[in-house]
Amino acid sequence: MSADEKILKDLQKAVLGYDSKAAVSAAKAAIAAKVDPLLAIEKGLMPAIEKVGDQFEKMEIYLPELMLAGDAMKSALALLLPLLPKGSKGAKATVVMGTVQGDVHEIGKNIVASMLMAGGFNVIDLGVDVKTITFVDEAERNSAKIIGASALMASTIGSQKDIIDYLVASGKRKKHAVLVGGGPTTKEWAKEIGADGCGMTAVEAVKLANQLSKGK
Ligand code: B12
Repeated sequence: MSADEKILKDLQKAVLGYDSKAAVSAAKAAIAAKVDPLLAIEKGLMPAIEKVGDQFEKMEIYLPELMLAGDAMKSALALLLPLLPKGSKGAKATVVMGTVQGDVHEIGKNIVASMLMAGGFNVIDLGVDVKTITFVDEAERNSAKIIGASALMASTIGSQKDIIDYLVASGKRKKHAVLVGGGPTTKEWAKEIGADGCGMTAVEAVKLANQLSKGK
């Protein structure tokens, strides 16, 4: 196993072992060894958190473990995300981004926000559990070309539709493109609710935002 492979394995082990300290050490090792931060996130941390989600679904683990795994992932991301290259601020469009009402999952939203910043977008992160009206008000206030709405649960993706319905009802639909994403979101769902795009990964989110900022 190469040194980089060992670091990726250590990142995985830390999340699977619910160990924030080990996650920080592995992230520091990745940085010291100049491992691409995006690679560390996508090939180290993400497979581990997906596995944790599967274990939770099968009731092999419970909420406390889920929370500790989430904390471990966040601890490593706190070191890795700031290292993604920064694009020139405001060079492209402004994106207001958040996790929808009733949903506190923020890890994917944070990765997408950081990747958009790295891709040269001005990103306004509204946080989690964001009300429909706040997405729209903040998009208006910041003249945001794009609204990015993350939802991780079957019970909360309906709020992505609410954002679009609210934009339509208030006559603002043409002013803001809407990108949706997160676990249960699919291309079919995005089409059904009239979204302008659905990204399954952060890389895809940036690609779509680039197209939308060019008016495609
Ligand atoms: C970590 C985690 C938590 C942590 C969150 C920590 C945090 N600060 O974010 C905690 C412990 C808080 C948590 C709580 C709960 N969770 Co939870 N959680 C997860 C877990 C394991 C990982 C989510 C994650 O971070 N994934 C990693 C990131 C990188 O992936 P991602 O979010 O999908 O994001 C990527 C793409 O989707 C995309 N993307 C994301 N957002 C956007 C937005 C746009 C605009 C675009 C274009 C793209 C995009 O790009 C990202 C990067 O590639 C998932 C399992 C899973 N497989 O998703 C369950 C999961 C989402 N949770 C689940 C549940 C049930 C809960 C709870 C209800 C549990 C409970 N009984 O209390 C609570 C809900 C609390 C609430 N009200 O929100 C279920 C949801 C089931 C469903 N389909 O409805 C899941 C699927 C687990 C399962 N298999 O059962 N959870």
